[in-house]
Amino acid sequence: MMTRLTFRTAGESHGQALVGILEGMPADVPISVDAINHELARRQQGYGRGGRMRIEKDRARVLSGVRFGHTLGSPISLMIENRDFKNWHTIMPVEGEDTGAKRVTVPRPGHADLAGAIKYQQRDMRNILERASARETATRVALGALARQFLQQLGIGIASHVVQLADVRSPYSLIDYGKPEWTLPLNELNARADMSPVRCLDHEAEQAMMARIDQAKANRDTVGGIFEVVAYNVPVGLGSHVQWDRRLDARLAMAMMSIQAMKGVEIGDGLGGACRFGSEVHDEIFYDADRRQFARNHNHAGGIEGGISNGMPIVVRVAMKPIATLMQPLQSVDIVSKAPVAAHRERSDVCAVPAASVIGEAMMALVLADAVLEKFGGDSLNEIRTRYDAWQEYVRQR
Ligand code: EPS
Repeated sequence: MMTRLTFRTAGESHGQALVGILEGMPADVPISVDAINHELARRQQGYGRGGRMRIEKDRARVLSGVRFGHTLGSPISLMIENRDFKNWHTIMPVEGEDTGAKRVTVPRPGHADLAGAIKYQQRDMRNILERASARETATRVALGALARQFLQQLGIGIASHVVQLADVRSPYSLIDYGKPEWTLPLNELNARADMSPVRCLDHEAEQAMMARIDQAKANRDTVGGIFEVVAYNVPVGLGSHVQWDRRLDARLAMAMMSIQAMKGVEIGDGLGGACRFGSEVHDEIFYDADRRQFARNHNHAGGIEGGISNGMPIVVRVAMKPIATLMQPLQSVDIVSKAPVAAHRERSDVCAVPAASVIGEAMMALVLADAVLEKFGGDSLNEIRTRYDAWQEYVRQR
């Protein structure tokens, strides 16, 4: 789905390190490693994370593709060390005999354990869960931070906030952007959300969300939720209507759905639009003569029509299921003895929705950077900027 900018990740959750390669970044994009580490730190925040986050303090080591703080146009590779590996080196060595320590033979319902073990013909489900783990998302956030720094050069920004946690809803939704009741500038959204332990914009809802996490923890249970990601200052014309896999909404949906534990993606009104009349759902078109551009009073479409960005903020809402590792385990079966037993328990988080919203931002950045490169081409930032500015001028003169 990503054609101009592509990436790969590798690494096991308790292995030595996570690594990532980003290919297709143009030359001369200013890169700050601090900015990558800032995003990594944001992903590690959030009320409801487990003990692992006290062990890890993720930092990216850029290995290639950047020189004197600027991209070279060559593949960018980076690694993030797993600090926890020191506690796992006898369980996760590259060579040696398998002693069976920490072997997992009881699959967790809702996890990749069982289907993965059958598919890969493994008797130790550790060989599946190590890679299925959402630890992998640290790499995506690091690579997404590179894409984000490229987009920033063109003025495109990305932010997110949590709109629901279990049954508790925030009164704010980016669907209301453009209505008088939405007063928060989008470029201030992240600063506000980052101040909240659950990345929620509303204090009362935030407190209720934290209470739900406490309740789940006390019951040795887990909770999921919903977050919204927004991209603003996005030019008209990213994506295309001409082929199914060029549609920007489809590309974003795939990217969001690929994040571990995500179970639903909506663009703009999403599912809500299906139960209303067309007159309530479609954003009427005006011409704003002062700003010399077409305008809308609402953003029900979430910034995408016909698979093409329309210049309004792109709004994607993503639902995360509760984490599958429960401290009060569900019923399962030992795959060797076939006896009914309680599912495998592994130290885990009670809630990772705030972290997931940061991962959603990274995926949005990667998809949009790819779409920008598809539309404007070019090998260097300068070349892209020239074409980008010419395009913006063309759009204004229509
Ligand atoms: C995860 C289980 C937990 C989480 C982990 C994702 O790890 P552990 O099994 O080591 O306690 O902390 O998330 C991270 C390590 C991370 O960096 O986000 C899982 O099974 O998905």
